[in-house]
Amino acid sequence: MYINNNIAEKIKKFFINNLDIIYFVIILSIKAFNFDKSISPTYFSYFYVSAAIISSVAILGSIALIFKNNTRTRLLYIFNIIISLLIIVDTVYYRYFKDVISLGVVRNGFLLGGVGASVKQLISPTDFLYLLDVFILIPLLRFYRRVDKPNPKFFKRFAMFLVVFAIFTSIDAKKIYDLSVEQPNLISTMFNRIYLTQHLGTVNFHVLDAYNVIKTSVSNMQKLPQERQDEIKAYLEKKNSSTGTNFKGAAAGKNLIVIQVEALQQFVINQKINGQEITPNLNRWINKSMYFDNYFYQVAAGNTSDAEFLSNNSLYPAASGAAYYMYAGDSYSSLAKEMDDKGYYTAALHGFQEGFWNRNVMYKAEKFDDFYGERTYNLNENVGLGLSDKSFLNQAFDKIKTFSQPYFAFNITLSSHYPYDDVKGYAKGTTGTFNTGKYNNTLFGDYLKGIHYTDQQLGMFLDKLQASGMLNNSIVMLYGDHYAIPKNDMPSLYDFEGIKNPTDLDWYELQKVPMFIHFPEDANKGVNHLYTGQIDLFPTIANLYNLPNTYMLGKDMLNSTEGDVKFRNGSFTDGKTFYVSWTNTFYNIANKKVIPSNPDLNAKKNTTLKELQYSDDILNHNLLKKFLQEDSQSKAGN
Ligand code: GP9
Ligand code: MN
Repeated sequence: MYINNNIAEKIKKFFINNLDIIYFVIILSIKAFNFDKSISPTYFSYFYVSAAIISSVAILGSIALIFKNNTRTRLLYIFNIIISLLIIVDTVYYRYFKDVISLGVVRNGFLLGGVGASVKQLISPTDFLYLLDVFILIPLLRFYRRVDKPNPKFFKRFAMFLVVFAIFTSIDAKKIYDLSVEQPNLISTMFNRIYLTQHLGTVNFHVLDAYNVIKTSVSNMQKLPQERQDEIKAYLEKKNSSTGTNFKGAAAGKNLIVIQVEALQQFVINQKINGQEITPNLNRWINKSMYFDNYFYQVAAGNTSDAEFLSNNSLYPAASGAAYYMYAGDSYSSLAKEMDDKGYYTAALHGFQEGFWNRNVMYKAEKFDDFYGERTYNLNENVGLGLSDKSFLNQAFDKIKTFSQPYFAFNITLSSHYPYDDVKGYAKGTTGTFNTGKYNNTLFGDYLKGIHYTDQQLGMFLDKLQASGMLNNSIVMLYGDHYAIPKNDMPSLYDFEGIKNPTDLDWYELQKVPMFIHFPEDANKGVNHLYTGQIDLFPTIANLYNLPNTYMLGKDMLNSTEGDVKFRNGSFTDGKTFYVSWTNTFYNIANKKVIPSNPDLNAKKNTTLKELQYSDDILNHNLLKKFLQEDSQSKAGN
């Protein structure tokens, strides 16, 4: 009896002595749970998120354990206020953007431009319930401070902190690791902030976000030596000093409509399955256009966003992570900026969550006048990930029609997104039945259906542009963003292509995406076989529209005679030879044989690495900001 009493007494004491921290972990976990639930409209599993949420809160709370009683209680109280406020901000931001706020958003001042004006309407009085306990606690805290508690020595306090910190950090790290396995690149690129928050909780999200931002800023703090900056500037100037006159200014004053198509790969073009054309509409439009049939995607971890980044800035994607996330604070001499400076109205259109791939932040940095994201469409039909291409393209057409001319409209489609399993959705949009024969019910077969659907929507969109007369005064450029068939499913594609013993060269040659330029009245149609890539889009447009072209790492496809495509991993091709970096092997493209290296090829290999490093330096040290400033100063001086 005495022993029992003793234990009960001890438990009671422990409880009283640690009431502040116990309360902190419970109340903040409840708040974080509640927020997570509010941003997970379709599903929410307490079980799944509890470990991550509770441990992230406990890790924070453990910091307070280092301090003496009263300081500790006060610190926990302050943490409570800060996190509650953060959750309120997240709640309000989510109401508007269906996203959580990141440091990048704050840094780029998007709050002021975007939500600022309507913040009053967005806040609901119930949001302040998150702060309710903070007020109730005030008198209780006074009382608690007076309770007699032991004051352990620093070592004991520190040991307690270490134990609690270590336990919960391991649980949390395991959860973060599990997510990183399930969704590779999610944590470094933050392509889907909402998904990350749903699975790890808001505290974890904000800590990871802050970690990423601080890590990049610290590594960029060192100044790049002046000689290195001069070297890069000189390289860019030399690279862009070509005097080619083909098509120079040929499109000046005309509208520019760019369409980046989700997972559109080259191998479906002019191909049939079971006697049916896979992309009859694109095939038809390609015949009326200037078609590049050796155009490669050059994306890295940033996938769609890298395709946008390459095409709009003519720089390489980030060495790790996604440039759209890591470098959204940089200045750019982007396509939209240069079009803007020429008096164009510039807009990006995409029927998906504004915050996905950090577009809402990056489009500001790229100087688009407007971004028509998910909120601006009637979400009346869903296929795959979100708004169907059919509905998106119809609504995009209506928007573009009203744009003040001349304009640059950058459109990004969505429906043909991995894993291409919304076969019912695709069937809804297409006429007749599209049978993929032996590939039915495989990822490859589903992709063919998905891309067949998107092809039909693109066909209708382009035909409508034509019928409305808009194409008389517009250039259309269309290209695919990246691969559709992951390595695991390549056997189906090799089979489709009749490739027996595939080599790395075969794989690479299947990483092409179609790219065409349509001129008014179907002018300049034909096929161009030059080896090119997404980084070349902007220089080509710069030539067509007479835009400044000083800060580009790509080439003008209309004035180049040499093939040249460099990939983020150091592989490259000049159209005759393909270098595969991961095996350090050169292939002769014509006979598919492995060939030995020679001084010329080695020089190209080095140039590839040099250019990638220059691109990284530009991004890491925000060099374009400086270069552009220098340019405008020297202009003003003249
Ligand atoms: C969604 C999207 C998809 O907005 O563009 O990106 P992805 O997953 O293809 O990189
Ligand atoms: Mn994509």
